[in-house]
Amino acid sequence: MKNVLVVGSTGQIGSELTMALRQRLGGSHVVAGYIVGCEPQGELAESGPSAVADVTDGRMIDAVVEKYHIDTIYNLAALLSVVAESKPRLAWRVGIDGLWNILEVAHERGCAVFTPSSIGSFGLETPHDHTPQDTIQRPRTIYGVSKVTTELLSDWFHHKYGVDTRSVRFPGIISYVTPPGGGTTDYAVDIFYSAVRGEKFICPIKEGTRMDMMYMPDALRAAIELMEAPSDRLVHHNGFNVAAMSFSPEMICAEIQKLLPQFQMEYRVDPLKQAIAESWPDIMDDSCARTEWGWQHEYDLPRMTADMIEKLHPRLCP
Ligand code: AKB
Repeated sequence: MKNVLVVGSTGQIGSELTMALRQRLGGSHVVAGYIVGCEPQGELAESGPSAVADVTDGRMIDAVVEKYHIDTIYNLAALLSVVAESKPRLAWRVGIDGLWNILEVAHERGCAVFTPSSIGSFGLETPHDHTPQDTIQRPRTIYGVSKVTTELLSDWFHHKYGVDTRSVRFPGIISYVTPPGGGTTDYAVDIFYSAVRGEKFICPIKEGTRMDMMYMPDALRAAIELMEAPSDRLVHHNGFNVAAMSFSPEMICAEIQKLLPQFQMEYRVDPLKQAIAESWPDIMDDSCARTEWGWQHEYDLPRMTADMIEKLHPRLCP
């Protein structure tokens, strides 16, 4: 039986991934790792074990892995793109020094490791239309630099020591459960909160700016299915492009207006977010993920929009 540690289990992806893994493997087999001040609450706290697991402390990670007989680590500790630009040293300490600690423990104790990369690993020089799997990666944000390093360091541990490292390049993730904090794609979540509350949305991203996005249920499946894929089918291991939908602000606004016709949006562009958004792909080519481990998305823009509004409504307007 698998024993999994989710590092960063109270974050945007971690909170839902921990619950999805517990449903799949049984609550007692999935440890919710957290840092002091971000303790698991409610169902996350009650449905299985939790442990303080700070990536910047390798000995602490090692002790948790030993205590719970962990064989798979989902390492979700990271700062998102916008916040990382204002705290670059912390972003590096958590994203890269922390990853090093995780990979060393994984090497010593024989664990497999999933660490997400992102569309943020690309830059202005990358082909933006159907961005290939293997292409130019020269990001100018510290977030992007740390994501490229994540992919390379994970590959290095795999080739040098045989550690089973795997990762996908996540698009912007949209969910009605835990809100994101400090990302460039956050607008695609915030827009739903305004729409469902009946408020006008002030959009920080310019009309016509397309980015890849993905609904959370697909993102969770991508992480779990990649980790469960037979290794002999994998040509790549780290940095798989995974795509589901690509849209600009006016496209998601129009989709919401089909269901909430009164909804209105106005642009007030944030220069930092806009510069980051323009350096990211418009739409990725994810054919390697589809061929090597059978990746398939389930949610496109209309299906995700309908589900977000249906699920957010009782939460925001009880
Ligand atoms: C961000 O906007 O920083 C993240 C990402 C796409 O990696 N959501």
